[in-house]
Amino acid sequence: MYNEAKEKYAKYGVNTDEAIAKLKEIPVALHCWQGDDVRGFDTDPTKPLTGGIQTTGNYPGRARTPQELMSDLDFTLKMCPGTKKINLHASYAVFDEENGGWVDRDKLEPKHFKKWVDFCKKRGLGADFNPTFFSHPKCDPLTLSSPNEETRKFWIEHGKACIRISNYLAEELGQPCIMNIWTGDGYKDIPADRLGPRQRYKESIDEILSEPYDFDKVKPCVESKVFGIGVESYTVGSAEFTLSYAAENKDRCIPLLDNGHYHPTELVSDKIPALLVFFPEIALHVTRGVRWDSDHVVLFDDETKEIAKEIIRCGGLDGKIKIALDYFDASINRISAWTMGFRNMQKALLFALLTPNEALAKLQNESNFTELMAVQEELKTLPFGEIWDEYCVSCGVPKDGDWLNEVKRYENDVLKGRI
Ligand code: RNT
Ligand code: ZN
Repeated sequence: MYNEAKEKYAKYGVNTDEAIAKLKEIPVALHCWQGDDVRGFDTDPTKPLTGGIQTTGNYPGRARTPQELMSDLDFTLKMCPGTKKINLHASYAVFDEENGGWVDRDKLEPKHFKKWVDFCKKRGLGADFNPTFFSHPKCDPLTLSSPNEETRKFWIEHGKACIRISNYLAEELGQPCIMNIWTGDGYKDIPADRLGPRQRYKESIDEILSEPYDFDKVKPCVESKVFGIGVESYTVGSAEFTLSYAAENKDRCIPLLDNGHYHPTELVSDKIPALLVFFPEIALHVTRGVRWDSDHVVLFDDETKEIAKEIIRCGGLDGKIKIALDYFDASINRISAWTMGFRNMQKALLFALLTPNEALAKLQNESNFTELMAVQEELKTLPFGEIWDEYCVSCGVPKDGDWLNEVKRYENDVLKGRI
């Protein structure tokens, strides 16, 4: 069946073996926070999330400890094909007797992530990292943009600690660590001063990035947002703010686009090539917004496919586009949420690699829009599933139709016991 499918693609000038081989080289970061509803292990688990971020649903089986999260991740990774990185948040520090127990976020050290390094090393994974500027008593409610100097200082120290931790992750795992700065700083209602918080935010990021690091190893990013739950009227780190910051600091920082963080008719697929005219590198949070930044599980849908196409067309194969997933659904089995989102991102990338991009661009440049439309439509019904199956098998992971039963078994054997 694969060989028949391969021939059909060959008629359009596409080599399916090459597409499969290339996909195996593209790293995609799997976010640890799907497994425990973004709670982390450093604050009171009974307190709600704050800072413009929210999970909904109470499906049983949430990971409650680092051990549970690691075992769930381990199980998930076995169903995810391709090159994987783990995306960690500072709130996932592991405190134990060996490393002296709990410390607050401004005092975090590489040793608090040793267990994660061991986890990654054992599985040959890279790691990305995020300071956690939300769901913490020191959000007043602002963090890096707070008018309170003590608060702001605390969060700057946290950011610097995270640069050191990112550097540790990069060195230990032998691959660059993307360190993303996102804060939910903003106001529920109409503010009286929109400029002050932004000036302070800029100064705070400047101070964080004054911590020494090698930009080839640690890649700080700045992520923007339109609004968050409870911060509907004003967001300090707006699109204009973060993009301008990244543009002014190209030698030490890169812009990060989360496709849930724009107005519903804006498309990140279109923003990727716009930014790449000006930035040598960009980073992505791939998610699915339903009417707003709802962080639904990534599907194999039109915009995910279009994002993947732009990644491939614009040089994603040479590493200049850093791909990470960012969603959290607590209303369905979390392992399947993780698995489906990751597999769908892989499907979208494979679909993009199976597109004769150069031939299509030629038709566009010749203004042959009739043939362009016809071919683009025909590509949609080629036997993609056969190529996907082949890819899964060659990566040693289950094919579609085979993984869900394994998740159900894990749910019965492991997750049910957590209630
Ligand atoms: C929130 C941002 C941010 C977070 C993660 C947990 O709206 O997208 O990236 O989702 O850092
Ligand atoms: Zn994000």
